[in-house]
Amino acid sequence: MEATTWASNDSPTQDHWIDVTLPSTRQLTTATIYWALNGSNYMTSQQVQFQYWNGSSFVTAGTFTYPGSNTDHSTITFPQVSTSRIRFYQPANQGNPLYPTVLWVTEVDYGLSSSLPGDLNADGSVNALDLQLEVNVILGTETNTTIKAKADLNGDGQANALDLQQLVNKVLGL
Ligand SMILES: [Ca+2]
Ligand SMILES: [Ca+2]
Repeated sequence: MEATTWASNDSPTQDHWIDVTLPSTRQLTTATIYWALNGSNYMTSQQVQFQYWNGSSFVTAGTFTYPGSNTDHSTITFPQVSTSRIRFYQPANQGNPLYPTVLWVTEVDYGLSSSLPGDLNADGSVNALDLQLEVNVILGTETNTTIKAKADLNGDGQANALDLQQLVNKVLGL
C-alpha cells in the first residue's frame, strides 16, 4: 500500500518542524503523529515537541518520546491550551534511531481529547447544570474560556440559541 508521506530535509545539524496555522483559536488537549513507513520500519522519532503559539513565542505543551520500538503512531495528551498556531518540533538528530537526521511523517492530528460534548462543567454527564452554564455563557455572565469553548457545540465560533437547542436535545436524550 502506498501513502503520501512528508519528510524533512536530511540534516544532522538542523532542527525540523511542521508549523500549522489553525483557521481560528482552538482548545487543544491531545496530539497524534502517524509516522511514515520506510521499507519495513515506521520512522518513529526519538523526540518531537508539541508546541503552541502563546501570542509571542512557541511553548512546548507536551513531548513525543520514543516508545522503545518503532510504532505506526504516537499520541500525547497535555493540559488544555488555547491557540491558533501549533508546531511539531524535532530537535536535531532526534529522528528515528535508524535515521535520526530526518522527521518523516504520514499525518499529524490534534484536538480536544474525548471529553463529552455538552458537558460544560466537565463532571462526566450532560444535564441541567450544563444547561444553566450554557445560558450563562450566552448571557455573558460566564466568562471562563474553557466553558465558553464547550458552549459552542456546533463549532461556529459563538455560543447562542442554536447551541442551546442542541444542548437541550442532548439533555432530553433526543
Ligand atoms: Ca455536566
Ligand atoms: Ca455555536
